[in-house]
Amino acid sequence: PRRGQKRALISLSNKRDLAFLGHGLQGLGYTIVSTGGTASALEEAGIPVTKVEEITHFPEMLDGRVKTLHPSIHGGILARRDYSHHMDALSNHDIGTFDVVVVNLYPFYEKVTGTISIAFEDGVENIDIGGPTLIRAAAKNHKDVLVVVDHDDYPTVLDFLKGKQDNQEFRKKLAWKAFQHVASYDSAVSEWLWKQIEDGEKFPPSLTVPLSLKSTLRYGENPHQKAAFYADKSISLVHAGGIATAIQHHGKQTKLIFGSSQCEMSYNNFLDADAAWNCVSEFKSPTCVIVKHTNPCGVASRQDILEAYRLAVKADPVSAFGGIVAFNTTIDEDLAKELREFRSPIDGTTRMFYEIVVAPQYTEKGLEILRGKSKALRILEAKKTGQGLLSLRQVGGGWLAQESDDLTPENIKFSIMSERVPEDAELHDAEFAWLCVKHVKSNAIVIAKDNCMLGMGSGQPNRLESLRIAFRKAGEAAKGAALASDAFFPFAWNDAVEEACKNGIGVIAQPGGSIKDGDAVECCNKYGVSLLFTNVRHFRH
Ligand code: 93A
Repeated sequence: PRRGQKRALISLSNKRDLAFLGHGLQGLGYTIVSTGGTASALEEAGIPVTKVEEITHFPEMLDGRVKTLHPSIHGGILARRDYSHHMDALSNHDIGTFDVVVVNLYPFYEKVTGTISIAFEDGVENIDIGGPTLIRAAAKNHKDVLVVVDHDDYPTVLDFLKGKQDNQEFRKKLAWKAFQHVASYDSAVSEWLWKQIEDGEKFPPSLTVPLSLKSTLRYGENPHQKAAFYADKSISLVHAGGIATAIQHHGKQTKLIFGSSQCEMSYNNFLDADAAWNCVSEFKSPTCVIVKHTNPCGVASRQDILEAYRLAVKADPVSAFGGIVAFNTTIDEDLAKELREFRSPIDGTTRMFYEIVVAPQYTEKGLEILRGKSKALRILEAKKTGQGLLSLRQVGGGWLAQESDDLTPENIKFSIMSERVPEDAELHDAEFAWLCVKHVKSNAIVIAKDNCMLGMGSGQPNRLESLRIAFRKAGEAAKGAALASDAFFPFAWNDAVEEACKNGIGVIAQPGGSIKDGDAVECCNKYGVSLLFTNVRHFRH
């Protein structure tokens, strides 16, 4: 190879925009070196190309497992241009340098997450070895070698090469992106392999979470905290739906590091939308859930979704203002109009204001009307969050992992503990309250009747206080309603159970399991209240 000859190595599984890149590099005077398939594609596009074999003097071996793994390739990438002994070694072995390395990897991720399941052998064959090696080598020597792993970067890279000025920061950015790319590729491989081990434990799972930075957020929980949003590319999440994968139809725009996206949600928006969406998704009949600060403050199910919406607002109009509204039904013209027009029950004149609307679907007209409600309204179209997912939370210096709380109403069997047997309608109210309470932060109390949440108390350090808040919100409507508690009552007499009975509750649903369970039963019997044990707890810390 001639000294001073500019050379680019291109090896791509995904050949998108290859001709654009090839023509660009050719025009800039680069000699292009490529692996088999990439070389053929370049030739077809009329771009002159040197095959890797012509440089290695070795055929591609072992069905392509060994193509570029050769000193003539890696020497040309890794040699330090500022070390004369490196450059001497290259010329002694007649090895030329590479200035640009463009690689994308075998589509391992796409293959193992595709809708058609593939054999174990095929999965293994799709693990790219030579590609990551090229990428890592080029990224290590980024000072002199440009490494490109994303076709979106081709135009920027060509512009950079056209320019006279070097820019080490640009090279570093590409190197960072390259290592991130390879790291997330390897995480996907390890996650997949873990699942293939038949005698392996199902829990704990392999935890090398492949995160890719999706956008910077305006700020975190508070304006003085910087924040960002990362997409989790874990194999188990591909078909999982959930709020992180929602389509945003309307809202504010923010900038990205590379390329642009439509992410305009704030940090708190993500948390609240997640809570609202997960809650509403659990209901079978048409339901509206309104969330404020991650807690549902209004929940109502009705065949007429407009009525469900109005009831959800009325449950707590003060909290609902500025909240997140979620539906499990399509938002059509009528519902959109109601969302736009409905006035706060507090003064009857102020139009309700929301941060976010989430639904599984919108009609075109529905979307158009909502877009007109306010510039800032974030309109999300989401797919139901999958089951059996891992939930992760950070503590100082570590992470906690647990399975998500996937228990559905079908998994719950009420045991009747009291002398009084609840009527069917009361049982139904208890089920509704029980479903709501799962989504309220502990200590959680929900009072509900006729498919409508009447009051809730959340996040108090004692259950009695949560109960008092719930009763205060429910008011007179609490009479004959159902009360659900996310965990057992530690005391009954002169405490939460007796207070609920005195307030005229009709039925209480709680997990049971306290040493004072007997007191709770006696107390309910004294007041003629039905008591149900669920034998399941729904703590949410
Ligand atoms: O089989 S490999 O692990 N061994 C290699 O030496 C090698 N070199 C490049 N895979 C290798 N590649 C990969 O081939 C690249 O990462 C790229 O995805 C693909 C391009 O092959 P082709 O040009 O034949 O389509």
